[in-house]
Amino acid sequence: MLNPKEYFKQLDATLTVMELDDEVAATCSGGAAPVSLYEDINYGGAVNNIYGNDDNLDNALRGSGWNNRTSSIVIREGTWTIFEDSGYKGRSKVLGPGRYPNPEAFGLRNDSLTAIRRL
Ligand SMILES: [Ca+2]
Ligand SMILES: [Ca+2]
Repeated sequence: MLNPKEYFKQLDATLTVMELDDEVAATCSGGAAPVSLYEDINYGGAVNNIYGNDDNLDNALRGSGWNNRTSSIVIREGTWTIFEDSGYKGRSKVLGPGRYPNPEAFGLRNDSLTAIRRL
């Protein structure tokens, strides 16, 4: 049986661990998206954050209007293949983590990106 002082010492330690867990969870899930697509070169204009595979960036269920629009890309995590056509077809490039300020940097024609898939 713990005396009250010991009990609160243990409780305090438990709460500290729980707070750390929350911070780790926030870093993993609420942090920056693994991929951000930008409407304009040099990371300008509207942003479309990508969290998983998308075979058609114009798909209304996942936020429409991103077919043939991307002009710069930031990849923070993972290796991704980007495609010019829906269904993971057409010209493609494999990109690792990095910053791609313009179409020349990521290797597809400007405003051609339609699908993206993580390796
Ligand atoms: Ca554009
Ligand atoms: Ca396209």
